Amino acid sequence: PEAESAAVPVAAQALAEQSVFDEITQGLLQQPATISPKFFYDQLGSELFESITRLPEYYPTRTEHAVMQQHAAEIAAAVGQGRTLIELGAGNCEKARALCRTLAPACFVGVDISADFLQGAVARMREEFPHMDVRAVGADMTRGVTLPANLPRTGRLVFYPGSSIGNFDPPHALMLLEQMRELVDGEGEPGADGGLLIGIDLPKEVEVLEAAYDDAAGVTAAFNLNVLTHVNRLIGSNFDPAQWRHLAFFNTLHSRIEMHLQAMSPLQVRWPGGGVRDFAAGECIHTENSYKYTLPAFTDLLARAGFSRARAWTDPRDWFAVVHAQP
Ligand code: AVI
Repeated sequence: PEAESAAVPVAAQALAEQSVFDEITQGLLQQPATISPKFFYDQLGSELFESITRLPEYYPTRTEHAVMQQHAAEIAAAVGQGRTLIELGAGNCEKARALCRTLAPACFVGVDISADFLQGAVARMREEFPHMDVRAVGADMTRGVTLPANLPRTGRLVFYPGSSIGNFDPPHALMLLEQMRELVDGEGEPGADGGLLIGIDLPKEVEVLEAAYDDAAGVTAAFNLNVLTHVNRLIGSNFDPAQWRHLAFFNTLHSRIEMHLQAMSPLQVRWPGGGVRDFAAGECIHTENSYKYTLPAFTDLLARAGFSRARAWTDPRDWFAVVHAQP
C-alpha cells in the first residue's frame, strides 16, 4: 500500500514535468519565440526579483507600499477585519505581513509558484503571528488555484499586490479575475461575499517606465537572463546566457512594457528529444509583458469579471493604484 500511495504523486510529478516541457518547447518553436514570465521564478529568480523591488528605478513596490500606508485606515475599514487573507504570488510575504498587522486575519494562505521560496517566507509569518493559522500553497496560478479544503468560505480577502495582474494579456487577466471572484464568492449566503485587494501600475512617462525595467545596476537584465538557466534546468536545453542581451521598452499601442532576450550572434539552441531552434543575430525571445492600466480600463475589466463595486487609492503622482473590489 505504501508503494501504491507513493505511485500517485510520482505519476503526477511526471505529468507536471511533461506539461512544463511541452509548454516551454512550444513557446521556443513559436515565431517569435516566447518563454512565459512564470519561469523567471526559480530560487535565484525570486531573489533577483526581491532585489529589483529595492532598486531606485523600480517605483512600483515602494509606491504601492506608500499608498497602503497612507490609506491604511480607509483600506482596513473597506475590507473589514478578522478575515481569511489569501495572497496570490506571495513570494517573500512582505506585503501581506504589513497587511496582517492592520487586519489581524484569523487565517493567512500564501500561494506562489516558487514553493520552496514560499516555505521560508511562511515560516517567518508563523513566527511573527503565532496565533494566526498560516498555510502555504505551491501553485501555478495560470493553471487554477486549489485552496485547502477546510478554508472558511465567508469573508475571504484575496490580495494580489505588486501589479502582477499586468503580467497577463487582458483576456488572460480577465480569466484570472473571474477565478478570484469565484474564490471570494460567498455562494449566495447573505454577507458571505469577500473581496479583492489588488495593485495596479498606472501609465506614466515612458522614461520612468523604461528605467524601471532596465536599471543602471543591471539587476533586471540578470533577472531576465536567468530565465535561460532555469529553462536549461527544466527542459535540458543548452542556452548560453552570455550570448543573449536584455531588452526592455514601452509599447505605447498596447500600453505595456515588453521584455525580450536578444541573440547577439546567430545561434542554435537544442533540447532533448531532437528539439532545435535557430536564432538569427538580433532575433528575440519575448519573455514578459507588464501592462499599465488606466483606472477606468481596469475598473471595466473588474466589472467584466463580476466585480461590480470598486474603490481605488493612489499616490500623489498617480503612478500606482490599490483597488478594493467586491462582487
Ligand atoms: C512581478 N511583476 C509585477 C513585475 C513587473 O513589474 O511586471 C516583474 C518584473 N519584471 C521586470 N521587473 C519586474
